[in-house]
Amino acid sequence: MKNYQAADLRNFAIVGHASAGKTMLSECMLACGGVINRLGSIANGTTVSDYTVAEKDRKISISAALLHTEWLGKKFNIIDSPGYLDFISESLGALRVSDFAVVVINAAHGIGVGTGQVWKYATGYNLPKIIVLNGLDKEHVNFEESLAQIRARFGDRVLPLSLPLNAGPGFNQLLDVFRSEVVTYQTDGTGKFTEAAASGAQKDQAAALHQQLIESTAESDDALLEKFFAQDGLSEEELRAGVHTAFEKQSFIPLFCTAAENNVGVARLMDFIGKYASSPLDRPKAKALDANDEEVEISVSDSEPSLLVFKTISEGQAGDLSYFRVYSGKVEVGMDLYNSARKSTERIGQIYVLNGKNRESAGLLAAGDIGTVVKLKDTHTGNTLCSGKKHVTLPKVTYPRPNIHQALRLKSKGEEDKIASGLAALHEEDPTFIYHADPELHQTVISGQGDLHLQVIAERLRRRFKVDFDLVEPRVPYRETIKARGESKYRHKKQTGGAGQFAEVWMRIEPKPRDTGVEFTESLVGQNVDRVFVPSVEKGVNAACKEGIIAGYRVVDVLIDFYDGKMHPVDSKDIAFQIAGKEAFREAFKAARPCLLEPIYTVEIRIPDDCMGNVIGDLSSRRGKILGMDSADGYQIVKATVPQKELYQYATVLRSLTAGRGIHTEDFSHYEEMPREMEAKVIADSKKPPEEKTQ
Ligand SMILES: Nc1nc2c(ncn2[C@@H]2O[C@H](COP(=O)(O)OP(=O)(O)OP(=O)(O)O)[C@@H](O)[C@H]2O)c(=O)[nH]1
Ligand SMILES: [Mg+2]
Repeated sequence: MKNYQAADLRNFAIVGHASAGKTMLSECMLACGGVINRLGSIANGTTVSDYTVAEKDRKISISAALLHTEWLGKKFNIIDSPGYLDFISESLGALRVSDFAVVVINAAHGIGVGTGQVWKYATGYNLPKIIVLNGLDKEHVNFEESLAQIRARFGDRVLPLSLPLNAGPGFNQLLDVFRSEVVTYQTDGTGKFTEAAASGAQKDQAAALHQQLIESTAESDDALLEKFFAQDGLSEEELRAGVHTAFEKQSFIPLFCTAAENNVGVARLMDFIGKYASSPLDRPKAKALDANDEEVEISVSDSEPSLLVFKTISEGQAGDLSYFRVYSGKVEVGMDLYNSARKSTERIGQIYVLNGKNRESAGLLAAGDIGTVVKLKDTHTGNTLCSGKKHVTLPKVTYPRPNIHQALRLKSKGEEDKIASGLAALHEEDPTFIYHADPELHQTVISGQGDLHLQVIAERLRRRFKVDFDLVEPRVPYRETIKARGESKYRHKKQTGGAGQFAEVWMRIEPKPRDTGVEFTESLVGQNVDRVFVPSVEKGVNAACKEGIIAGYRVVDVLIDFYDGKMHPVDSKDIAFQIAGKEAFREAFKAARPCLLEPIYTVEIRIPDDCMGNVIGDLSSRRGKILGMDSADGYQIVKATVPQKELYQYATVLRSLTAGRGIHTEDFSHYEEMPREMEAKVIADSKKPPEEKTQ
């Protein structure tokens, strides 16, 4: 593998809404660059990028694929990212290590909710963007309408640098604004084309856009602006130098037109990337923390190496494959690097550059480059590896919190360990997937970004870790409490066999304010009960609170007063008072108008205007209470409280209510008394044998 210096690298993520044509676009780039001889296809599952079984089966991208090719002497490190928001962690990781973003929009579908999300994330990383309007060979596409929609959303700075001349089926001709040429592409997937000078109306159209390009280029640079006015325009040379700066500053956002299915329009896009798009030298300094957590800057020209691991794939026996970008120095096979998060040293084994699953060895990668390394011992996604001489930590990606949950029900016993190691490995690969084994509910709950995400995770668990389970609705952690005072006098007496047991506990209980927990007190007077038994009674009460009394859920918000009792000089002992304490509490509890509490969540829902009615109607059918409404970025934002029970699979419901355009977040808020009939159901359910329980 040739070594590339930072100036010759182009690191970019291809991002966008689902099915925009990102994978086909990356396939076209590989074909143009000569990496592949023929375009693969999504239908046949033969693209370089969508190489996993799950991707081929579903015909969508699920994980970000790293690809590379050479164009105009530059190495393109392409990260083809999935469009489904279920797999947003992949796009986030890809953008984190990119120098600019290629945002693909499907000309037939327009801007999708995914387009808005990735745009926001790319802006968050301060990345310049190139828009690719793809699918211009489809029926009923209208370039002018698409452009108007894109400008309405992303601003008038969006400037087409190629215009389709025959959009629709058979599309193969573009007007190239830079060169004022009509470019006619072959539609056989080779990406080859012929050029002819534009004339007539087309020439005028190209000239008008060229003028806009000159103006926005001049605007980004004061010296150029002066020349622009002094000379009434800019020379071709000045323009070319200025375009790069203008792109960097996003004085204009270039838009290219393509039909990636047939490799039309892609070569010109690649020319732009090679000549004008950002290299690691445009963002030469990265912020990091040093060993004392003080902010420092790492420069691409520093000699001490540092790299960030932005993605990990677990390969079972073969170990993990860590994807990284070098931020300073160079990374070589055999080098020892320090993992600043794990505080351990790693030996860099084999370095590979990838094209999907195909690997090519590289002895060394220079600052700015992207590659992978196998079998690191203890390095995880988000970790920084650096020189032992200069310890640094690069910022991690912040991932959105999961908002859909399922519980695992194992089909056979004894597989808990396999499941546990499988879950840990999958979380390592994908930090937006989380899991926890809930000791209270005796369930392992997995949480992700959408139903599809959890399905894919479940498939990986089954296939890779050979475990069998069903996904079921997670149990809800209800709570038990009381609404009135209660009291009891409980005598525990056992005189069978050897030593007897005797204890009598008198107890009063009363409700406490919400969220104040259980409080045990004693107000014993006189010598009826020896004080050494107070902790025994408390232990018994705590056990009862943990087990629950009316439906098996934890007791909360009760004040207990152990105020009197009786004992026996020989038969009274710790265990006797524990039992009496527990039973006394159970009796008092049942007498004190017990009730169930259910967890309530605050949800924040972002939806387009036209979905408002449906979403609000659905919320009220879920016992939701609207807290407020607001609007931002063209979306309506609804805040509401909804019981946890009603939020099961809400992410999926919301998608179907909004045609995929709605998203929500959820946070636990508080516990609240639940409606009588629902409470009765939960209590009845708790009496059933485990296999019949729906809770
Ligand atoms: N007609 C036509 N079809 C296209 C074009 N680009 C992609 N397709 C088809 O559209 C579908 C989606 O293309 P992909 O390349 O998988 O889209 P993607 O953006 O990678 O999709 P995800 O990664 O799953 O979000 C596939 O069936 C492609 O064959 C195009 O320019 N024209
Ligand atoms: Mg794809």
